[in-house]
Amino acid sequence: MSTTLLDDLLHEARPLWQRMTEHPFLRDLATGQLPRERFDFWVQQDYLFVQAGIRFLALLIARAPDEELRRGLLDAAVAFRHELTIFEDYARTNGLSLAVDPTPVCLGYASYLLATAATGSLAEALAVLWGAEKAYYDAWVTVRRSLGLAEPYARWIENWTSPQFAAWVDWVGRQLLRTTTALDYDAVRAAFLATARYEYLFWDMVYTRARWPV
Ligand code: MP5
Repeated sequence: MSTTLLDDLLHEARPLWQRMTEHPFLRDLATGQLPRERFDFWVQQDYLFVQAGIRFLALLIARAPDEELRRGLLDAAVAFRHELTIFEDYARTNGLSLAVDPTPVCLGYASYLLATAATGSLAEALAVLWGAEKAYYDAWVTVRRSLGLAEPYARWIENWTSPQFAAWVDWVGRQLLRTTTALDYDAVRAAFLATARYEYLFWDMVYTRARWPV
């Protein structure tokens, strides 16, 4: 598989990526104009998503064929677990309940993660992981560029724009590269595009606070 795989994926997803990083949720967040109710809705839903992310990593750790992959994913699972405390601290300080149901988009995206880890190829699952992490890195870098480490968002901005997080995103990209064979290519491409679409949908869902209609 060519070493340009990652560039090819990003190139194909570029229009989606642009819609995502320019989403009104991120634009309003970056200009300090996001109403608190919308941010709190993201807090509640992303908290559920990160919990699903830990289960996703656990499935991948069990399937990973070598120690390098297993240890890298295990370290990430610990980092995700620490991330949950950022949500919990914010919820406690602001009297926000985290005991909510997932919206259709949150449940759909979380279920997609778990289904890919359970039944997809390892390369497909790494494409989802790389897509989700790269999307958050790029999204929060745009926020940091105009907002700096402003409260009440500082811990999240720092978390997803730190050099350590950037190194983790690169590491996942390298794992995707070394895992993907020619046979995996179509499924990897489809998984990456589906992930980019879900990332856009997630911002859109929290912006409009789209719950179950029934
Ligand atoms: C991430 C996230 C990043 N928290 N939420 C969405 C919708 N996409 C990506 O994952 P992590 O586990 O927080 O680094």
